[in-house]
Amino acid sequence: MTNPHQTHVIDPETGSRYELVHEKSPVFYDLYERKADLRHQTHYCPGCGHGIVNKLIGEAIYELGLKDNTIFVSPVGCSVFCYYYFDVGNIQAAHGRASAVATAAKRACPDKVVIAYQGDGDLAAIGTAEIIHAANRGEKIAVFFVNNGIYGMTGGQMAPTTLVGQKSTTTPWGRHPAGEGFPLHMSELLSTLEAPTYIERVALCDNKNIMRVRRAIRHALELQRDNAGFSFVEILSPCPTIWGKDPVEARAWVSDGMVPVFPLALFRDRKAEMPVVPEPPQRSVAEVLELATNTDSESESKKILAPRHHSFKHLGIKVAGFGGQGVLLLGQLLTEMGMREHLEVSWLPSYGPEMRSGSAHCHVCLSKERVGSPLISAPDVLVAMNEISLHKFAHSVVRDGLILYNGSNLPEGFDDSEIHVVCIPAGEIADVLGSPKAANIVMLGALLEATECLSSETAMEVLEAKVNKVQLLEIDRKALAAGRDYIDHQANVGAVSQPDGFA
Ligand SMILES: Cc1ncc(C[n+]2csc(CCOP(=O)(O)OP(=O)(O)O)c2C)c(N)n1
Ligand code: SF4
Repeated sequence: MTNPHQTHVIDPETGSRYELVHEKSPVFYDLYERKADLRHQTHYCPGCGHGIVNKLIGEAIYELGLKDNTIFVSPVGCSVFCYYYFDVGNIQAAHGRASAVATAAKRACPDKVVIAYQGDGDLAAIGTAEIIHAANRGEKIAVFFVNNGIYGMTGGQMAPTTLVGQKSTTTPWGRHPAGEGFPLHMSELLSTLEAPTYIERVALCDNKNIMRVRRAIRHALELQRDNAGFSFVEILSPCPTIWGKDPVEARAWVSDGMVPVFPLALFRDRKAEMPVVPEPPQRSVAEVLELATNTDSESESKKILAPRHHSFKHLGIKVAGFGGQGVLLLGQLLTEMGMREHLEVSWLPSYGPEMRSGSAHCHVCLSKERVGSPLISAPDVLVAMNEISLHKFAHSVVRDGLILYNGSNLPEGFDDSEIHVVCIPAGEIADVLGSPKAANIVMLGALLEATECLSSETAMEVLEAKVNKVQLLEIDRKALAAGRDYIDHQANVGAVSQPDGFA
């Protein structure tokens, strides 16, 4: 393609000046940070269709001016490294999950153009459920489905799209319908659904057809730019390496072998017919929390909604213990408190199958900026509700971070020389207050007092909204105060306990 930024170059050896008519799309990185000495080229085999499809997508993104507005979801398969090539927003999905991940990305960022790129093993085998439901919901994403009839990356096992009679490592005598069924026709299958906007099958078999692939890719992206609905482009694609053919033979086999089984067709293109669905009314966080709608309590709302100063930019908290200790609830309380204090928040739980006594932990992000990932691998603060969690997660806390441990003393042999740990006998305090279950609220009080990350007033507002029983609320109020009090008067916290970024 012509690059409008650089139409003339000087040959470094001859010094002659010549016009550049063909250039790598600026949507691709200049160098691919993959292997030290191969950074100028992709990892695809010579003659592989993925390289052509990548190139056509890159050109279309550039020509439509979508470079800074695109999120590209790479699959697992030979095209796993797309994120090394495309200089756009990138996410790498687990095997088969690209269209589900793209759904999430699009819903979180509705103004972005979101692409799911998938191979046939990825999309039509392990990811069958995800693609069918994404299509059935009419997600506003573009799915580029590169069908080479085989598992390429793993060495040539049969895919659902493998042709009858085609040999693979798992069908060495050729696919037989009696044992392995018939090839799955994904475009036809998705065409039975009501919601999709655009479905087309194209093929990388000759230059004329490559131009059709180009048009289809561009059309799918135009529909995304216009937020017009679910687009699906199936691209029949050569895999010379696994097919055991040279690039020319492989390209010919796309038309001679694949096209008769997977006819090229425009199955659906009904942008014009799409009814305009009114967007559901979006409510603000304050409205959802019923803080901003009640005019009778307007002054109260204003008080709650007044932005509060936070001395951190981003705070990652991990709460860990066993099921029944209110570990997940403590995380939820912190998250809701953060929302009420106008922070960006996330809460990510993790627990085993047991309802009681199994290990449980959650990740809480409190941030002044949008939260990129809810996963916290290096928490600023760890609330360890039991000894196992202390041992398990203490090493992951950031340098100068803080650990609040539910216990009178550290376990014997625990080395706290490089970690700041504050012991709080939260279980015992809660027992005395009349409910062992309130230990998590004692820890909440201690956390708020030691870090000043959120206010105790907000904590009480959230507790009042959540706890219906007056008696329990009273215990929680005392537990919160007791946790704060313990930090103020009994624990040796001091200024050093403040993780980086605290006042
Ligand atoms: C959960 C999981 N199961 C299996 C695999 C192994 N695996 C990696 S790629 C792949 C198949 C990829 O084939 P396809 O989607 O057709 O892409 P291609 O490599 O042909 O482009 C498989 C089975 C994996 N990585 N993860
Ligand atoms: S194995 Fe096949 S699909 Fe994978 S890079 Fe090589 S030619 Fe392409």
